[in-house]
This record gives sequence, structure tokens and C-alpha cells, in this order.
Amino acid sequence: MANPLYDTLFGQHTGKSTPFLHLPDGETLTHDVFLRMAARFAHAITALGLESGDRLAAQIEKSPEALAVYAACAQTGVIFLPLNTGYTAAELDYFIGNSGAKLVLATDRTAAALAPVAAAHGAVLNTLNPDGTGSFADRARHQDEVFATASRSADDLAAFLYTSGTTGRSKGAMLTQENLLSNAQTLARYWRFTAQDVLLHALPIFHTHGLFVATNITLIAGGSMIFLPKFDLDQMIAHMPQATTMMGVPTFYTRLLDDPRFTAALTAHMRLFVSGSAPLLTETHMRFEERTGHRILERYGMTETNMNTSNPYDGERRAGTVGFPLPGVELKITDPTTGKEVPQGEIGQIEVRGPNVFKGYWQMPEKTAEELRPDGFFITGDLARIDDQGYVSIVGRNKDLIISGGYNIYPKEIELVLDAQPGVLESAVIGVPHPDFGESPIGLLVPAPGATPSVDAIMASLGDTLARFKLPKKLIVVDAFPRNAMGKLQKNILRDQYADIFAPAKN
Ligand code: MLC
Ligand code: AMP
Repeated sequence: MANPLYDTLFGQHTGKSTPFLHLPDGETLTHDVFLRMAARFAHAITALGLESGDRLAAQIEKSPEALAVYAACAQTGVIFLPLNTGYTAAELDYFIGNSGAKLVLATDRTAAALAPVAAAHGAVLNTLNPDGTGSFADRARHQDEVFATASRSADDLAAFLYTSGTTGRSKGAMLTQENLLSNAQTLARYWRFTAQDVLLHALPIFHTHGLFVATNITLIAGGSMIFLPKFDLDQMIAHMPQATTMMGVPTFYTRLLDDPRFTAALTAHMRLFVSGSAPLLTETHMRFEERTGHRILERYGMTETNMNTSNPYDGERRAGTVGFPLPGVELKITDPTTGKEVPQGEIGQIEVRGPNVFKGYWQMPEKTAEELRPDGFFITGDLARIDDQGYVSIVGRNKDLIISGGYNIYPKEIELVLDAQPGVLESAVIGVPHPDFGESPIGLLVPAPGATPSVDAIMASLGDTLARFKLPKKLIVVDAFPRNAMGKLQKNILRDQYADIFAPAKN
């Protein structure tokens, strides 16, 4: 095949008037209409001077147009770099500079802040708004609706997704066509997706879950998506009756369960609910089954690896577990110190190998070597055990990471900003249980001698540099941090101490 990713996901639907995207206003875009838009975008991208292997960074709102940019990248062989719409200009400066993106897509709302960033890195800035307007849309409007698909191989890079790191520096995970395609093919089969499926899609499309898992599977199977701009309870409930499947982070499920309109009748026709990106509490799993009669299917993945494990479609979907390694994925549990496999049933770190595992971090060979072994096993940093029936349970993390509502927050990145604030001697950011987001960051500050740091001023200043979803939900000034005999800060003691800070008040 000339371009496995484009041909398999998109090209197979050329000329088909089958439904692809159902929009909240009742409009439906067919595959054909969508692909003609993507071809116009492909012409616009090449007219701007981009060639196969160049990077296109997009910080744009979820819309059919935004998805067509992904298709256009696949068709031109340009590497797609989607970015969280919450990132500040300061954060984007790093991603655009590090990736060497030639074209940056923003919206009219963000263009003024991004223009100097793009200019500083020699990138062209165009706009694409959620209503389909903008300078990129203007450029694409009169282009040809047929584009000669660029020839690419399965081993060529298709996307960069930036993940933050425990050192506070983000890394660009390089994903090949094969990484994406092999995983989508496996999951579509495993979860029995067909052309009759209608997926209720409320996830963002700048992460693996909403972009690769949900969208690629739907494309492979030839199904359609109810494409909501974001998670909104009223919209979810209004559109659920037209859907057959839904994918979400645990917060989607707890929010649905907290709404009395979410009933068994509303979900009676659904065939599958999938959860992932963060741990689904056993309690949520149970409540969901009691309310609807459906068992949520929990799976486990990562930006670097796509999906690794899944509960079975037909067999028992076991609460508190992420199921079995997917076909083609090798998974082992190893001792973090020796790297040797631990005896069955014991806790260790998850390592995975397979066609789903990424190529490495862009221009960071040392970081790549720390996590990707020469034999192809990737060290995930997740701690787990496998029971005697083969179910994998994630029991913790061997990395300092907080997952809030499915978004990853690396404490180090926030601590570096907090440490630089006036009156702060040192800081620690920890994740504590949160009823809505599952886990939320709080910041603890030790004042410099004689200083009284202003919590309000510090919070305001954080918002200038960090995306708002990363902001600590509380900042607390403390006298000193607990340390072990080696002087190492003991975050586990702090986590225990503040574990109930967001617990709902008991009557
Ligand atoms: C939004 N906000 C959050 C937040 N999402 N704060 C903490 N955690 C989050 N997850 C903040 C915003 O910055 C804003 O702050 C305020 O909340 C309102 O914004 P909103 O957009 O209206 O929020 P809301 O609709 O409530 O969003 C919550 C959410 C959303 C859970 C629906 O975060 C979401 O869709 N999450 C899914 C993330 C996801 O797709 N993860 C997959 C990663 S891939 P302020 O201060 O301005 O009011 C991956 C691999 C795998 O992990 O296995 O899948
Ligand atoms: P990301 O880097 O955004 O791709 O996040 C990947 C991380 O999310 C994994 O390393 C896990 O820690 C976590 N994760 C994903 N799915 C699950 C799950 N079902 N249960 C627990 N943690 C999960």
C-alpha cells in the first residue's frame, strides 16, 4: 500500500455517502464530504511548503475541521502534533520549538498570543476556528477536492504527542503509522466494532484516547460518531439514545451516575461502555452496573504505547482490573531495581512490547534509553500485579504523576514554578483523592526564613505559565516537609496527611 495509515483509515471510505460525523445541531457529515474537506486541507498544507516528515502543530478546538487536519496530515505524510487547548503560550513555546513545527494552527482567540511564539521559531501561523472560518480555511476553500496521497511506509512517523516528564521537561512521543494502525485494528476486533456502531464521542481529540482509540477504531470499522465539542451532561443524555457505544475517562462515568436522568432505560440499547486513562474505582464500576445493567469495560494504555490491556468483551469484565494483554502485546511485571520478572502474583512495574510501542522521544536519545530497553520492552512506570487467571490490576505508579480527570500532571513541572515564587523556600506538589477528577494536585509551600508567601499572588502567577487544569486546587503553607534519614522528601506521608482534604463532608 502506498500509505497504510491514510488508505486504511480514510482512503477506504473515498466516495462513500455513509455517515461519519453527527453534529450536535443535527447535521451529519458523510465520509465523502469529510474526505473532500481533508483533501482541500492537504493541498493547503503543501501549498504552505510542508512536505512528508515535516511537523504541523495544532492547538484548535474540537470540530470536524480539526479532525480533517489529522486526515490531511496522514494524506500528505506530515507529522501531526495535536496540542491541549488549555496550554498557555509559555508551554506552547517549548512544544513548537522542540518539534520544529513548520506550521502552527491556532484559533482567532489564541492567534495574537501565539504569533510571537510561532515567529520566534520560524513557523507559519494560520487560524482554523471551530465554526470552520480562519485563514487556513480561506486558503483551503478553493483547493482541489482530490489529493494524490503521499507514499509512506508503516514505519514512518505519523504523530508526535507530548507527554510531560518527572524532570519537568516534556518529551515528544514519536508514533509510527504501524503503532496507530496495529492498535486500532486489534481494538476494533476485540471490542467488535462494525459499520453499524455509533460512538458517543465527548473526549478531546488532542490525546490518544479521543484521537487514536475512539476515532481510529470508528474509521477502521466504518462506523460513525456523535461528535460533541466536549463533555456536557445535558448533551450526553440527549444524544445517548442515538449511540451504540461510548468511551470515557472515569470522571465521565461518575458525572453521569450523579445525574438522575441517567437511567437503565436511557442506556438499554447501548452495547458497550469503555473506560480508561485513569483508574476506575470499583465502586463506580458497581454503581454503574446496578444502575444500568451494563458492565463498563476497562482498558489500560499510554501515550507511548497506545492500548496495552483490556477486559474481555465476552468474558468477565472484572472491576478493579484492566484485563488481559491485548493480542500482539507482550506484558511482563518486573522488579524496578533488577529489571527481572517477579514471581506470578507479586507487584512490580509493567513493561510492554509490541507493534503498539512508540519509536522513542523526539531528539532525546538518553530519555528514550531510560525507558525503552534495547530488546523493545517499554518501562511504563505503572505498578501492577497479575492474578492467577491473568487479569492485570494496576496498584500504583512508580513515577511522580497525578492524573486529574484523565489529564496527566507532573508535580515537578509545578514545583519548578512554585520554587521560583517570592518567599518560597521549597515546594511539594502531591495528588490527593478528588470526588470529581479522581485525583487533584495540591501544593505545599515551606516559606523562606522570615518570609510570608502570598498564596493568592502565587496562584495568580501560576496561571500565567501553566495550563489551568494543572493548577493546584489548594496551596498550603507548612513549616517543614517530612524527610527520611537520607534527607529525601517523603511524599507518601504528605499524601496520607492530606488524603481527606476534598472528601465530601459526612453528616
Ligand atoms: C478541565 N479542567 C480541569 C480538567 N479539565 N481541571 C482539572 N482536571 C481536569 N481534567 C479545568 C479547566 O482548566 C477550567 O479551569 C475548568 O476546569 C473548567 O473547564 P471545562 O473544560 O469546562 O472542564 P470540564 O468540562 O469539567 O472538564 C473535565 C473533563 C475533561 C473531565 C470532562 O477534563 C476531559 O474531557 N478529560 C478527558 C481527558 C482525556 O481525554 N484524557 C486521555 C489522555 S490519553 P478554570 O480554572 O479556567 O475554571 C491517555 C492514554 C489512555 O491517558 O490510556 O487513554
Ligand atoms: P498518558 O501519558 O496521558 O498517556 O497517561 C498514561 C497513564 O495513564 C498510564 O501510565 C497509567 O498510569 C494511566 N492509565 C491509563 N489507563 C488506566 C487505567 N485503566 N487504570 C489506571 N491507570 C490508567
